[in-house]
Amino acid sequence: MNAVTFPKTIVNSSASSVDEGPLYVTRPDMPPLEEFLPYLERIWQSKTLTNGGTLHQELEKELSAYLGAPYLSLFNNGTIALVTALKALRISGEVITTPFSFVATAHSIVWSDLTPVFVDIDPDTFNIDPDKIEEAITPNTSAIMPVHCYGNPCAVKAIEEVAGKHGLRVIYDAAHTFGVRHDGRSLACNGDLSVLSFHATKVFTTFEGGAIISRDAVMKQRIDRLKNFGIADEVTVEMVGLNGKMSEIHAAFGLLQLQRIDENLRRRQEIDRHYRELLAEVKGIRCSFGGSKQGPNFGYFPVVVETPYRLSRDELYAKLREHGVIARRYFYPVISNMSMYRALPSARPGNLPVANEIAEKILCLPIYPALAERDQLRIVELIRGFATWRY
Ligand code: T4K
Repeated sequence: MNAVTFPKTIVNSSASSVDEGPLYVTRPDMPPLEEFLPYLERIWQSKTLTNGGTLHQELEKELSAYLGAPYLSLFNNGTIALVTALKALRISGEVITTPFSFVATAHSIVWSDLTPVFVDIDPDTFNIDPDKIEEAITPNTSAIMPVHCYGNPCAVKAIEEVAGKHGLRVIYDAAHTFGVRHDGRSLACNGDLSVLSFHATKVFTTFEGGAIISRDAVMKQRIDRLKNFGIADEVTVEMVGLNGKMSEIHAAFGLLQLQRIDENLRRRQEIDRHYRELLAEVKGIRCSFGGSKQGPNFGYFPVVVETPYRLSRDELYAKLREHGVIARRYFYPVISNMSMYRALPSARPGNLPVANEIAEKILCLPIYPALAERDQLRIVELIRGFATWRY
């Protein structure tokens, strides 16, 4: 590629970014440290560090109320929660899932000695295409694990219908859905089970963490035991569980985060709206759907980079990086192209044309509550500037 000349505004603004450090795809919302200290004092006084202490109990209760999900079990991360969900429902054989997700989705299936069967995604929602699920069902299929990618709701009704018809369980990987509302309730209340992630990169975080939302008290108790080695009481271990417990310090951070979540969602919404307005005129940069129409969480800002934009997605990604903007290609490569999945019959690119195409074009731009307006403007200015480059 020949040398290029940047418009002056881009050169100037990029210089300021280098001084101030990179702009990442996301940053966790950090409450003032002083507000965390009283929680630490409580932990020091109680000397209860984990195993369902009072902070854990408080967070579970508050999250249940916030999400309208009475049967919620906290976890140490979303991946262990996914594995536990598969175990809790005694899933066997094959699990239908999407290739367009973070790798933990398929890994949780394989860690459970199950086989993932990939089904292509819908070109508008980037979620599993409900019309293609039925043809992937075999006598060995026992569950569907769809992902509400970027917090955008899956076709929950259609999925429920096909699952009901074939007697399949549905476990939603709801890692991206904290705070998303759909059909008058939390999106994470769908399926037999829904699994949330509270990782540092998520809209609501406990440093590391996650949760499973169940439909009834019996299932919640089973899950609570599974995440604590299967222990029922001091002398009874009733199943092969693992250690999925959230510690008190993680729960404390969650309690603090929860106090700020509504303000954070509001700020994310502003950033989302601003991007859409500012990028509307840039040809070949397609802002994808706005998430749930009834209550998105603006956790990600994915754009599809396509003709007539002058740069390929990878060129744009690299150019932004040069200017200190660390956008991310979530989810490239698709899981089905990874070495450990490639040999599966369902992983053939020909079986998954939409997922493969979107993965080549997708780019997630920075979005987080503390993203300053001038930084957002600079990101857009860079994208606009690259579009008018002369080679
Ligand atoms: N299912 C789905 C659909 C998921 O997206 C995920 C996780 C899971 C399941 C599994 O849930 P967990 O077991 O993680 O609870 C990140 C996260 O590690 C991962 O949790 C997340 N999905 C995935 C989408 O993104 P990376 O490899 O992109 O993370 P990393 O370290 O590059 O972070 C991205 C940016 O975030 C950094 O450039 C800066 C910022 N960041 C990150 C961390 C870790 C911070 O500012 N502070 C931090 O502490 O995977």
